[in-house]
Amino acid sequence: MSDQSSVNPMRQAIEKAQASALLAIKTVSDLPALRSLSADLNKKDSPLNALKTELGKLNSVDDKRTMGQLLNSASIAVSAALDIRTGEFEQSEISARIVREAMDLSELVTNRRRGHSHIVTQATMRLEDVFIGLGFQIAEGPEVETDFNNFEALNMPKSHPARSEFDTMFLEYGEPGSVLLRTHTSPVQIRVMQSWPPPIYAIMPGRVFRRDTPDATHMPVFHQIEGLVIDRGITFAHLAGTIEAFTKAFFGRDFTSRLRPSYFPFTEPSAEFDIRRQDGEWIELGGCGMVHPNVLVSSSIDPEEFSGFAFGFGIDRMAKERHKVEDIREMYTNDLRFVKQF
Ligand code: FA5
Repeated sequence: MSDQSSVNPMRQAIEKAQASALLAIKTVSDLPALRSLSADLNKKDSPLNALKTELGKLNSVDDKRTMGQLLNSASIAVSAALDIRTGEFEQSEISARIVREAMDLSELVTNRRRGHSHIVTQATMRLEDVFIGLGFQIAEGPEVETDFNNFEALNMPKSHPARSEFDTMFLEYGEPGSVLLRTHTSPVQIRVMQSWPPPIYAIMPGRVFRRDTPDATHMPVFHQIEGLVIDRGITFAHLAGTIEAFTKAFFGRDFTSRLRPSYFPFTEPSAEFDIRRQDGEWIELGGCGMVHPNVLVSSSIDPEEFSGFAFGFGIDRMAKERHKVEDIREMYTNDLRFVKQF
């Protein structure tokens, strides 16, 4: 039989112990304090745990069960409250850390100017776009070249007088005079013809080197873009048409081009190619011509079956023209006031 005289005080003691544990959990100020409170509440002699030992003193089995259940649910409520409060402290610690460690990147974004490509790089990329649009592929070759690719295979044997027009910088490497800094992009023609079977429609941009004294239109290091077409039935008309299509696509509809007879050992016939500006003035851009049969033979292409044309012009001079830069040297002084304009 239930003994209310011992059950009632025990019920009150359980409710009091639960209420005081919950209040302590609610009012604790930080995580370390909560952890030590949690340790206290789990001790054997904590008010709730101490009451568990009191259970044995009850006489009725029913009372033991009822009080046991009450004690159990009080323990569950206390440990749930501990978990919730721990979660709250951890969350607010994370939020505080986010605020504490946040970096203000807005200054970086608003106060730093983004850089941009140099005008010669811009011109090269535009040239590539225009020629890709005309169906050409891009090829590249090394800046350090052999005498064979730079001269000999281009129909300029050792004694050829045209070699003196290229003031060449040789490297002290291998046989004297056999390795050099390429003086033009034409040796890439040889590399392309030796590695791709025709038909070939390729452009080859790159840096070239000559012992030229810097002046308003010359630099010792400058850039060229080479073009090469090898196919069956290619004529001079294809060359002129390509140059004209390129001129209009790159400079604009009101520009036009003309070819003047000239001489290059690697093309026959050869021409100098000029463009006419809006003000009517003609500007020389580069050289071109039909690929010389000797050049085809040195690259193992049969001149009876294939013919082709090639052209090569100075990218720096084109950029100078397009942006109306007075002196080509200005493009390489790295003066930000100049660079930022383009
Ligand atoms: C050549 O270099 C030939 N390889 C071009 C060629 C290719 C002809 C294929 C036929 C077939 P040239 O030496 O003229 O040619 O140079 C070509 C262009 O490079 C010149 O018209 C000029 O625009 C540019 N150039 C030459 N020297 C300099 C320099 N020192 N500084 C800046 N640009 C230069």
